[in-house]
Amino acid sequence: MSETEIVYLHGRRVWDSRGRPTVEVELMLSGGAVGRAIAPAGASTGAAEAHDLRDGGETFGGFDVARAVANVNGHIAAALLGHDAADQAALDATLIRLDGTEAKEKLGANATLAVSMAAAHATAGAAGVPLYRHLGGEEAGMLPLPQIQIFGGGAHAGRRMDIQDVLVTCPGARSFAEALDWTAEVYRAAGDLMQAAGKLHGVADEGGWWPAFDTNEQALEMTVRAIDKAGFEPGQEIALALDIAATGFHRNGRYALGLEGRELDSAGMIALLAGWIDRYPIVSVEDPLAEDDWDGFAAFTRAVGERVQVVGDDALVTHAGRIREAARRHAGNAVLIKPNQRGTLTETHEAWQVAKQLGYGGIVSARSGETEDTTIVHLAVGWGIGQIKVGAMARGERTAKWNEALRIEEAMGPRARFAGAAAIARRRG
Ligand code: 2PG
Ligand code: MG
Repeated sequence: MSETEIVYLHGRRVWDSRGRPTVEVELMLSGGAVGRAIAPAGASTGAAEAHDLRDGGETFGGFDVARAVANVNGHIAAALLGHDAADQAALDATLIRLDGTEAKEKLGANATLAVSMAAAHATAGAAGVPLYRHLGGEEAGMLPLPQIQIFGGGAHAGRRMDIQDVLVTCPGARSFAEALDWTAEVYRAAGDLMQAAGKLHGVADEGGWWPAFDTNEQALEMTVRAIDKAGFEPGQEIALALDIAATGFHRNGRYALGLEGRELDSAGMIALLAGWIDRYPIVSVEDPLAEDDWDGFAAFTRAVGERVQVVGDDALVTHAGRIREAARRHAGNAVLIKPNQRGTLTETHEAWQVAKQLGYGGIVSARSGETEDTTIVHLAVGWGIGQIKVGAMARGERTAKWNEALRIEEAMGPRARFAGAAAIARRRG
């Protein structure tokens, strides 16, 4: 306790990858260890996510975080100074109690999460171990299988295509480093093909190519061509993963594919995606239906859940209770884990524990608004979450995470294990 008492806690406004303000927290412990962390922010958010507290008004488009920063330096600092940072559960319980609302509307989940993560960093520092080791102990040694974005769409690319992420994953790779090596070739090949086709329009929010396709399916075709051009076998070595983010184009109970000028009902959407799964080497589909279309989510899982991973993001929002509800309805077989959807590390960990107990797979995920903060990489390794997605192999806020995982893999040397293909969840028969 004497080394890990919080003696200094400070919040400040810093900037994220969309040029919007966000909350950074720095804290110091009695033994001199310092921890620092920054909250990320989503664009395609689930309705039940913890509250990202913004000031509103004119300044910075209403996205300023002066109130959240003031909460860190006011109420939170007053409650936590003198607190033992090493007792993460008690610290997070204090934050939850101090806020008092289900969605952390009072303090802001951006404020509470930055504090919660900074405390973990400081405690790891005080113990002289990397964060993943602090979180997972000697057991922690598995690098996650990455899902890496090739094309960005939806809310991350001005809705230029309807589906949000076309990603690749490398079930054939033998290490995290090898998965990145392979994906770098695919990313480059995709860029070259886009350039040659006159369809290259820069990069989207998460670094994937900003697409100028005429249909959503062209993004799948182009990704398979890029895998092939890069010299890999589509499906065996490198496969496709999709985040449909269907909540983003769900209007009045219909799925409006703006790019294709047509609308589908839930069954039509399921048939569309099942057809893609038949024709392309897809191993994972996230948010195939909108967050309130639980019946569709369950029907989709019944239809394809033994063949592909079906991931819940917007509907499950890293919430233990919602994950239990999904399991009860047999909706999905994997969950996205995003700390800022809950606002503390303890609740995020609880969501993952519940998912694991229920036989769900997990993918720890960055947000579309990010910074150089690499905490989520340590969560993936420390908690043994078998997969990670942080965007493309471009833009510093993305490469910060990929490069941190490379450092961890190298530091572990021969003890490093790679989650590989086995990490991709499937429904059991
Ligand atoms: C998602 C995330 C990350 P956002 O939908 O999975 O890609 O997007 O952070 O905008 O919610
Ligand atoms: Mg998503």
